[in-house]
Amino acid sequence: MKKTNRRKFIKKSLQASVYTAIGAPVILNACTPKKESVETTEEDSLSPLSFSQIALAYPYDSLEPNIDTLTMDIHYNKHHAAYIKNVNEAITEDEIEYADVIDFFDNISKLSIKARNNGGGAWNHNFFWQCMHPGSGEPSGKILEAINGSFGSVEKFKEEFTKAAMTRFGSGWAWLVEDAGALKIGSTPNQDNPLMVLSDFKGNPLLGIDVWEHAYYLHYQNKRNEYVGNWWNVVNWDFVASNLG
Ligand code: MN3
Repeated sequence: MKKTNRRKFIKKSLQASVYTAIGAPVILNACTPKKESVETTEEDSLSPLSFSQIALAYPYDSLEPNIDTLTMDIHYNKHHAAYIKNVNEAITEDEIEYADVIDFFDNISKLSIKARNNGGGAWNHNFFWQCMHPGSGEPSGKILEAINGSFGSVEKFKEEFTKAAMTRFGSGWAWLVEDAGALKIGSTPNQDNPLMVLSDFKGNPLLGIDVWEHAYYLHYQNKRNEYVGNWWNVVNWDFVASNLG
């Protein structure tokens, strides 16, 4: 994919980090980003190479019963916060000077394991929080057309995505991406993602699910299939559609 398109995509998907407060999480009332905050120009800066945790746009308990409150709290405040802290440490320790997140992922194969794992964890979770919202819905409009065009039906798409989530051995992520105008489903191990140059599965992420046990074990224990099945109830399709190029 063209680098300029990827850069534009990243800016859009990370727009929330622009207004992130440092320190305690800020809970916003809005479920969807304000339109004006999505509009960026090439000149805008995202404070490159200083990752920050986006504010959750919904309370910890608002995804119940699909995602339990304690899991959301620990996942956001412990796991994700640690990835943010550790990637910023790695950037300092390794004197990483890439211009922005795109360059960081483009050069990830040259970086330390600490930078790779925590940079992935930092970005992936900022993306993941936005993939969810309270309430339910189904894809519509252009994202529905794209899914139908690539997979035949929403049902078939969900089957294939669920299979990717279920067959990712150990810890990792399953993704819906757009690549060269087509939608694709795949998965990545650990905290790798489809933006990383070394990933076997590449593209612009539209939707992603965390299938690390820390994402579901408190409530679902070993039943990853139930977690994935219920996760569809909280997918934010407006966000998925907004990621389409
Ligand atoms: Mn996680």
